[in-house]
Amino acid sequence: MLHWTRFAGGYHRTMSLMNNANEADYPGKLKAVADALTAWEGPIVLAAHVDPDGDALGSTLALKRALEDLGKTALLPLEPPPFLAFLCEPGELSDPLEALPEHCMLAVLDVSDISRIDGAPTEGAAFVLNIDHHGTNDRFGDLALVQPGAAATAQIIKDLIDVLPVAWTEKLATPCLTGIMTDTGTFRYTNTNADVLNAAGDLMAAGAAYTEISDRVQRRPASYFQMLGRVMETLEMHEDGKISMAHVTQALREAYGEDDDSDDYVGAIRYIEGVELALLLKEKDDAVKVSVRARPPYSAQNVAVALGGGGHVAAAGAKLDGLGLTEAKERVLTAAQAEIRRHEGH
Ligand SMILES: [Mn+2]
Repeated sequence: MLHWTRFAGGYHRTMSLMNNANEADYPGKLKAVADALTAWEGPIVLAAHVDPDGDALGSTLALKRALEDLGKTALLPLEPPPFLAFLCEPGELSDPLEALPEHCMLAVLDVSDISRIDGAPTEGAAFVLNIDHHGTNDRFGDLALVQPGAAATAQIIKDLIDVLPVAWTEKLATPCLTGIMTDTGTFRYTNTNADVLNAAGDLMAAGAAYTEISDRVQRRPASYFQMLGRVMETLEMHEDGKISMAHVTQALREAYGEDDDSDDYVGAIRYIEGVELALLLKEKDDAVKVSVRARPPYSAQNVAVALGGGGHVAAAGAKLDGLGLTEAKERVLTAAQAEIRRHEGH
């Protein structure tokens, strides 16, 4: 199937099985979600994806706080990565739930496939709400608001809070802006558009401290930079310099501590002159995780989907189970080469 995917400055044709269409009636759908949340009398459990990123935490935390301002009982069973812990107040997040409370709504944010949710079971919800911006989202749930053209789920949450009967405060604006910033690479990725910058402006006006958030989300322990040095030694260039690839071994992760944020190393090798596709492989237990970044017209999503994963045109990922690093590297490189060559008429 051929789809035209709206991404930043234009439309790119992608060959895939994904439904990259935005909601036909976005304002109507936002209102339906706002009404469903406002009318809900039971508890609301918020959940995001495994390995939560800034958007997963930022969007769920902003919505949780908005729901509490509406007088709702909201639970967020999520463990933030260390560099985002500054967003949370003590006791604000819960431990993983073994079972959902009675008559609860499960609000799943930034999750394309419900099997990837973390911290809560999927059975036993009286109502499942699905709010997301992944083109690969399969529209699960009783009510789905899926907007692949949105740069972040937090961007959709910004629009949702605008229509909820709550006032914007710094406490809502800070996690919301963090989600938008992290999913746009602090307004550098190709998904940064006028809607993103307008939302950021509104959130700053509501009290979010942009430069402070930007400073906070980039801080890392010294071990992060020491490990980065070792990972950069694994750099390989392919396809006349259009592909950069590096890897993180299990041994290296163990040497520098499990507490790693090495996913964003891919951001560094994406800035090598001439690179169109950047690949970072991370050995983790019996699997290899791959992060893919692309410049237009190349699609990270196509590479990830070919490897059984998903994501966005500019940034995507996959998990290769049961493969060693050498085999995984070959398979990832083959998928990336196919994406490069697809645009060269091979
Ligand atoms: Mn996201």
